[in-house]
Amino acid sequence: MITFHHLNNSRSQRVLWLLEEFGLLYEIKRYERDPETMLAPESLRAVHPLGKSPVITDRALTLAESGAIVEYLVDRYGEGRLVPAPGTPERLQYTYWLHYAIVIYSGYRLKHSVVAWLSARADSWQILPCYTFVRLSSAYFLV
Ligand SMILES: N[C@@H](CCC(=O)N[C@@H](CS)C(=O)NCC(=O)O)C(=O)O
Repeated sequence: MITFHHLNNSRSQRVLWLLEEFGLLYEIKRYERDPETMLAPESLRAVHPLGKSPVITDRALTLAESGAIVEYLVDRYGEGRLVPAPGTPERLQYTYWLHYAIVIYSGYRLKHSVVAWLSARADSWQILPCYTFVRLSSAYFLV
């Protein structure tokens, strides 16, 4: 059975969605972010040296990186579902959007979360440089 190490409010949500979409049997181990620092608990380091989520274990395999996990689950359990045939233009689009969502869009969302987190804790003049950086770099990423 798959064991899924899930951190709240994180990109491991996409793995959870895929496990459900494929109707796979899995055990979920939940990790809660520290409400003040938003960091993952130390216990996550037992499965990932940097204490990051998501991670899955499937028999002898332990795998991190949400993109790698998505590709693994699609290959191992998808039975052709949710993925166009290799070598087709649709497959290239699939690969493009998979990486876009994980690298570009997640980065964009993360920066906005950081600004929101800072906004709740600092005077506006203190976060203005950070906010400006986020807005400018987001515009770059979304081009
Ligand atoms: N590139 C990795 C990123 C993993 C990652 O940074 N996960 C974040 C949640 S989105 C995390 O575990 N943060 C907790 C921490 O840094 O304390 C992936 O796509 O899985």
